[in-house]
Amino acid sequence: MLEVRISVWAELDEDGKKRLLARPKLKNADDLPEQVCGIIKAVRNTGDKALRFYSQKFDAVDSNELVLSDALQQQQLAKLTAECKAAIDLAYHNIRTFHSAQLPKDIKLETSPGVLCELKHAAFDSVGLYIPGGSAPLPSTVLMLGVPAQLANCRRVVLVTPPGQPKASDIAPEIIYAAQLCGISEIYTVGGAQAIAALAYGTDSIAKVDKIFGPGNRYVTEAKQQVGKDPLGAAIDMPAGPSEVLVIADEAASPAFVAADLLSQAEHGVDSQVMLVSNSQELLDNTMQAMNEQLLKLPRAMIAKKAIDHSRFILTADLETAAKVSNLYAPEHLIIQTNQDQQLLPKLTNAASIFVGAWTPESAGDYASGTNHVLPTYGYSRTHSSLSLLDFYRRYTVQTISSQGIKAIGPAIITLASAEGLTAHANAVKVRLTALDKQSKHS
Ligand code: HSO
Ligand code: ZN
Repeated sequence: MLEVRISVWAELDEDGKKRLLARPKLKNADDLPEQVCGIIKAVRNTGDKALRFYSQKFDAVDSNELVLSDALQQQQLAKLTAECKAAIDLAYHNIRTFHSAQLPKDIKLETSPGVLCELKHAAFDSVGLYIPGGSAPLPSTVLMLGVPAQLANCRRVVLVTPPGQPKASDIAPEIIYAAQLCGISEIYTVGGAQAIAALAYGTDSIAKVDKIFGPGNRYVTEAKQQVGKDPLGAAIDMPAGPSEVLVIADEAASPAFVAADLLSQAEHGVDSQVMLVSNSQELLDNTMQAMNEQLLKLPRAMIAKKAIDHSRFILTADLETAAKVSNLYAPEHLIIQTNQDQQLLPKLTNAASIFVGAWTPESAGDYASGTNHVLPTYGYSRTHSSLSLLDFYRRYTVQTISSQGIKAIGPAIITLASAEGLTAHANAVKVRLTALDKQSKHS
């Protein structure tokens, strides 16, 4: 019998509140950064040889061709059921529809007469998509990353995923089909920190990319951070930690729905965190009971149970306070199931993705409603955004100033540069204004 202690928000002091909402400490080995740094160095030094070595060491794969050839892709695709194809098609359609509407708009305007300023967007030339393998290969993540890459028109889109078992080429057909829909044919069977290093620096088989996207385990995350810091490495999408959900529910909510939503997040991994905040003791008790019933039928119950070990059930005086708790926690996913959803919504400021009402499970956003499921976790949703089409573009500006324009803003630039003691800056304008002065005297 699973029992989560109910914490009464009003009874906690400031310190207690902070502790209750603190993320579980990540149990990373102390030497994780050094281990990952070693792997990256090896890939930079010996390229494909290091990739094969680590596939053998970490993924127990004997021979890894690294490239998943067209023929091998077709072979895997033949195993896909029509039902699964149709489901991926539907998800692709909705994700594409939602992301198509996010196309960025360039700006071109005059800030003063003769001072033309432009904001432009250029899609990244090449992007690398990391798709986790292991206990749950994620074709849905292929769509979440592949659709915006396709819409942005990135010239080269590369997919890397850990080698399959027993053969490296035994990659889930769902992953290959989703990739095909997104126009991705360059697929490599390599995972872990070594895959990130290959994407960031290039090897004989895998050419370097500009930006790396996608979730992964702690090795992948650490490797992304290391290559992201290196100007010679690659940009990365966002910082990521274990997945999490916070549910705000009142007495109007269905305990069975709430329990199912909490468990859907808990089954992701033992370090996932699930939080339930309610103004109703009865809802908290009934959800606990429903969770116990539903757990019995879950194949991944062991994982979910471990995640629930560090979950929180919090009783607040009202829904207003529940919203404050959510803002303090800043969840990756926030589900609200109350009889005041619309009044509550404007008060919820720090969540990455919000699911409103009884008929909106998080699973909808994970797979098929159209929103992106690549989201900042671990409190980063306070400061980072959910993945969007914009993340596949670099923004830059262009300015073109006429003689009329520099005459208009030049004196202000000279004054500001002088105030900063930067005489050379002032001179860059002065020489021009002097030249214009001479010109107008001659004419
Ligand atoms: N909930 C995960 C995404 C996912 N769920 C993929 C199922 N498959 C992080 O947003
Ligand atoms: Zn999920």
